[in-house]
Amino acid sequence: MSESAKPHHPTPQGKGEKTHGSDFSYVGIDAILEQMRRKAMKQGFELNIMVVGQSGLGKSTLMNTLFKSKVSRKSVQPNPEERIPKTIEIKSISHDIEEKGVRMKLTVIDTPGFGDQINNENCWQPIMKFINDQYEAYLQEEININRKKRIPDSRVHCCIYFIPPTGHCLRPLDVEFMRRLSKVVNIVPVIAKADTLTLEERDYFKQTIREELRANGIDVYPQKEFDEDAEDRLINDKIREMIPFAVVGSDQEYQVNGKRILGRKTKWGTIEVENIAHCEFAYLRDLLIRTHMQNIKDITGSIHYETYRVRRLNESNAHFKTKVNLYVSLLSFELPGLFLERTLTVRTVVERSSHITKM
Ligand SMILES: Nc1nc2c(ncn2[C@@H]2O[C@H](COP(=O)(O)OP(=O)(O)O)[C@@H](O)[C@H]2O)c(=O)[nH]1
Ligand SMILES: [Mg+2]
Repeated sequence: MSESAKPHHPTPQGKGEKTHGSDFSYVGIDAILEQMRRKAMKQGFELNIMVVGQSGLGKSTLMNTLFKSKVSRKSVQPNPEERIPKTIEIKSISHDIEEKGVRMKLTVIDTPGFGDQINNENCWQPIMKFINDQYEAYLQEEININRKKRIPDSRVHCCIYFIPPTGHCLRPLDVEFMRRLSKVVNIVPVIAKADTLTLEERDYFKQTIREELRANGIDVYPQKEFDEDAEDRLINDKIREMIPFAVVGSDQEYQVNGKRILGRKTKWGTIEVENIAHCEFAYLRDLLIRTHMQNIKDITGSIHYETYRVRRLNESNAHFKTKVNLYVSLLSFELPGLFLERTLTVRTVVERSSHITKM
């Protein structure tokens, strides 16, 4: 039996709840938090992250860094004939991670080969299709008469877009991708392999990118229009001032001052990926996991998926009504005597069934 369905017991104090002794005015509303926590612990959490960018920009390495485990396969150096792939194949890899008793199913959706071709026109299309296909799968489950208690969620919650560390400006491909995709998914842009830029180059590049995003009307995560209150705005403004995060990834551990750290060893020393004096990986991790994970999922459900759902249901209603109107006109042509009666019946059926239309 689920926690919420359990019968009410005469002694309402459960595990972890506070005793309020003779305080008769205490109702116990705060205990809902403990109930929610227990339910969430039982269900676990799901997060679907998509990584997009050219081969070799460190996508797999960064995902491994993020979860300190081999969650995404390293790219294999293709042989010369394979170097320019004809299509991009999108692969999902799921991992169950557990930390302090909290379970999480992390799915990394890798898009190898994005932007690797000579002609990269429309290379955003398969990615857009993949994202919409996941919304469609969710929608079909949702409108099913016998729908599951928990709909499997394969929707992409967040897309990390890897910008090559050129130090100059965004390429038309970057602008095109982010302009189109930011309307359907939460985009978090990052400057890949930031250790290849000097600190001045990094700052200049970050500023240029922010200006270009603004000039092209690209709204990346966290979107200003979805800030819920002044507190949200304050926190998110700080993040918006830092975007894109200049990240360095590594799945190699080193010993620095007696501590084991993830880093990249160079001739001049070790770059510690989690040290904010070295790169901004820690800010990205905090945003995705520690501070904004729930918000990222909420925006996916209530904004991006909702936009898709409304559009699809409107489309299918319009399609269904056109078919019925055609049927009505055929009837009136063939059987004028029965026209009025049939029209009324058909219209009633349309009105009753339009909300459960199968698409
Ligand atoms: N300098 C530097 N190299 C990196 C970084 N991240 C990954 N690499 C290296 O770049 C190569 C390609 O990395 P990989 O994660 O397979 O790239 P992917 O094709 O985008 O998944 C590997 O040799 C990595 O060790 C980084 O932040 N800085
Ligand atoms: Mg890879």
